[in-house]
Amino acid sequence: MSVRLITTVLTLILPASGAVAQMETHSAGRALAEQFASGIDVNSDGTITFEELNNATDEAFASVDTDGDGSATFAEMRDWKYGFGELATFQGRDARFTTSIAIVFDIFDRDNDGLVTLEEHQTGIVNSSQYADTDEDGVLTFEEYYEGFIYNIAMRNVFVE
Ligand SMILES: [Ca+2]
Ligand SMILES: [Ca+2]
Ligand SMILES: [Ca+2]
Repeated sequence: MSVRLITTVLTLILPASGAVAQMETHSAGRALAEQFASGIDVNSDGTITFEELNNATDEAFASVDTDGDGSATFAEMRDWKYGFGELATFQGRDARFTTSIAIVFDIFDRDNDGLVTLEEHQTGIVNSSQYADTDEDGVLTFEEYYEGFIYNIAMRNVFVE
């Protein structure tokens, strides 16, 4: 997933305050998810392989781990500047956003030490990929990704009433 692409998406969406306010919240979240999906689908064949998703989330994890110590703290995950945090702030949903990220963080932090290592993150992503692949064909359609990928579930809890 190209961090530059995500930044571009946020830049395109966030300044258009009137447009965002008029959109259904659901549509705004879905549009963001579609942009994430097209960034993950590097060969643009319309499906997301587990490998594409793992590569994208490894890259994302590196940008979450802002101090580069190999683990993500809760604050690093919450404050990830390429994620949905700015949209949540813009829509006055900071509390819901923080709660949802905390739930995701706890799911990933299997040993409960308050840090999500790259390995813990990868394990969580693999589990999430298998959960999302409802027809079990080894790849994710956009709908499977949107409905079942852990971060999208979490963000729906933030943005969908
Ligand atoms: Ca870190
Ligand atoms: Ca841990
Ligand atoms: Ca599938």
